Amino acid sequence: MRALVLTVTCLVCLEYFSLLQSIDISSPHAPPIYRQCESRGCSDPSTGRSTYRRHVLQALDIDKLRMVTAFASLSKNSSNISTNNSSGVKIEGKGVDELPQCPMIPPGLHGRFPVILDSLPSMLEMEEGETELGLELGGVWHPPGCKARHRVAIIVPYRDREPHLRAFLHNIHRFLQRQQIMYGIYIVEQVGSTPFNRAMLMNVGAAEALKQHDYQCFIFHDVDLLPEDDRNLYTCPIQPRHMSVSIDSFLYRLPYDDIFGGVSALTVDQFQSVNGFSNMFWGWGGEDDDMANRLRVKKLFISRYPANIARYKMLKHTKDKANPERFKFLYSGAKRMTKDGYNNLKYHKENFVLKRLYTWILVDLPRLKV
Ligand code: NGS
Repeated sequence: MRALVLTVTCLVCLEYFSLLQSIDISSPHAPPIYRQCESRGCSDPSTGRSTYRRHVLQALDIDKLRMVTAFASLSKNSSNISTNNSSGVKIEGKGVDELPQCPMIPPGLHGRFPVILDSLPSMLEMEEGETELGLELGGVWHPPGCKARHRVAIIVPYRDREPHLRAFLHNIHRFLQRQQIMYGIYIVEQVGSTPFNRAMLMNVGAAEALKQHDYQCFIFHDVDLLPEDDRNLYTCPIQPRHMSVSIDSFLYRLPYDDIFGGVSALTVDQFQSVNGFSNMFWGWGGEDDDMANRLRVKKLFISRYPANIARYKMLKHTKDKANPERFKFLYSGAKRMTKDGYNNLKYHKENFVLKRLYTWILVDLPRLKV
């Protein structure tokens, strides 16, 4: 009889906890508990529920994770990487270590918010109005009053999209500051008219960001994607995180399971373990799929926030010319992975400016042979 009573009590408790976990987080009253998908099955944007198998509080305490600071020094010392550094920026704000840690769940989140696209100020006006954002030079920010749990470099590959850049900057700073992370914005611009090499620019951004600050992770961010919900936390991921799960121009549906383009987050450690991105993808397409393959080789998996939170607006633009060689490089990618990437990166730094709203890195990219 006692055993029966005990069993029934256990079952009631289990049911209670599973009910707690399945609270609909699209409700504005729901607690900010985030669900992470495992392997396949995250792509049900209509409900955002049934395919999620595990629930975790995504805001991990990154200090408890092993972070390879040696990697930062690797990027500083590597003879392959341009050393034309204009550093000298302080690594942590004065007294930041004495502050209490910021709360795990940022208290000032709005949830879904209106992305501002109309009547955008000019770049000059934006820079002049910067004081209200409280940025350090180079578009770097520390939350006032508490020590950030995450130090995140936002790396934006860029060329010739000034209106998009203005929209991005106008929205992203306020969004990130509500999340109480320490961050810096790195706009990595390719000179010339050779095909755009998004992946190589992201490698450059990673190398240059680590020369400036002791970041724990990178968020690689297309300039034309603007987040719509600030519960989409730009924190350091436990597993590589694909952030741009649902995009308006794709009718808020994930195009395919392994997509890793648009906006994606990797810790410095994860980035190092896959040797960064391939440098071989010139022109549109394939470089993000190559990274997804690298992650698979290293037994990392792609995590995602639910589709009703990881939402983005895509700014309109004409599509770049697709790279006809992308499938060739994609199929042979795994074989090249150890010698094509961060460890053979070369570039010529044409300019480096700590602007008020971002760090601008202008680079000429050479064709590398592997
Ligand atoms: C795939 C591309 C990816 C790209 C994705 C979405 O086909 O690089 O489409 O592109 N892969 C190949 O071409 C091999 S999007 O519609 O967002 O421009 O990210």
